[in-house]
Amino acid sequence: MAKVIGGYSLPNMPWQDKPSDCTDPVWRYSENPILTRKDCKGSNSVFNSAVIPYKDGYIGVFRCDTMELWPTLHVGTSKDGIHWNIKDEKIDFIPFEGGKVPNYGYDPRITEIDGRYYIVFCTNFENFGDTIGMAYTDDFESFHMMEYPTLYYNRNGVLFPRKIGDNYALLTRPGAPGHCLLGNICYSESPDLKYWGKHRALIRVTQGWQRVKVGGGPTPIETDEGWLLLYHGVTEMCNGLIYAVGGAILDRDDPSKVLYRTRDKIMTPEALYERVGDVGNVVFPCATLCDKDTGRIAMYYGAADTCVGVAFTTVDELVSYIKEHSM
Ligand code: M1P
Repeated sequence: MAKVIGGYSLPNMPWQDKPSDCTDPVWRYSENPILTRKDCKGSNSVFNSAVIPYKDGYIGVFRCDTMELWPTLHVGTSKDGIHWNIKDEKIDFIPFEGGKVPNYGYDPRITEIDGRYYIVFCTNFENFGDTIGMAYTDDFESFHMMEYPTLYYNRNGVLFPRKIGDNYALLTRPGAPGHCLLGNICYSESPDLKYWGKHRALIRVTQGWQRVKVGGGPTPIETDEGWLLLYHGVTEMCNGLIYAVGGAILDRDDPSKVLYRTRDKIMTPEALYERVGDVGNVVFPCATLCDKDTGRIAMYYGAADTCVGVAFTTVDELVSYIKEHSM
């Protein structure tokens, strides 16, 4: 049994047992999708979104594209992790000194470090191109932008939930303009969340379902086997791109070392709401809730760039699958 290190006790987290006929390492919530555009007033869609335990329930930062099709981030709260109240107003980030107000934000991840919450998302680097934005909040009311961790072009920023040695650790996916170009997951460290360096190549594109690009997913889960990382991998078929989910186990003391990395995908677009939408054939995880006592995981993912789904698994299921289906 893999043991979760740190993390949260979540006895009331959303959960359904694995169906007896399921042979995959993850299984979908029977009432998916849990969120559609009807849950976010005036929105075209709600999808790639992040959630985290907060007070006596859960809180999240949700990607809701406007009817103009402008990606904005909204706070949502929930008692049970399934039914959410999403605020109508978007988050208005407070710029850092000398910085500009970000005019859009998408694909958020949330990481708690020492009681402070960090939102890492994709935003606009002063009208030059997309890059990683980072903000902190202590109350989910005011959000303070921090210095950009990266220059443009970059997406899929994921902050580790503790320092590695003396440094904070971040995954990013440097790339190029547009959506269809190559991109590999890289690792960087910082002593202060302001100056980033010690850059390392981590997970590169390879064959099959992850041959076009890869991008970090939810905040990694620390286990005694290593950091459990979910990521998305993209391939191109005659009809366009397909986004699937893979996993890796990174060294606990030095996450720039990949111990295992899936050859076979963990989850692929299959349900109608994943196959059909504004961008069909996309499953895109941005968050997990993980109960440290049982190892149960609820994974939150955007489906077809249109709605939000939840899928269940456990730390043991994922660690075994990743090891047994590793390259
Ligand atoms: O349309 C699918 C996805 O395309 C992009 O993903 P990536 O960051 O891997 O390039 C993003 O625009 C993402 O929001 C979207 O779901």
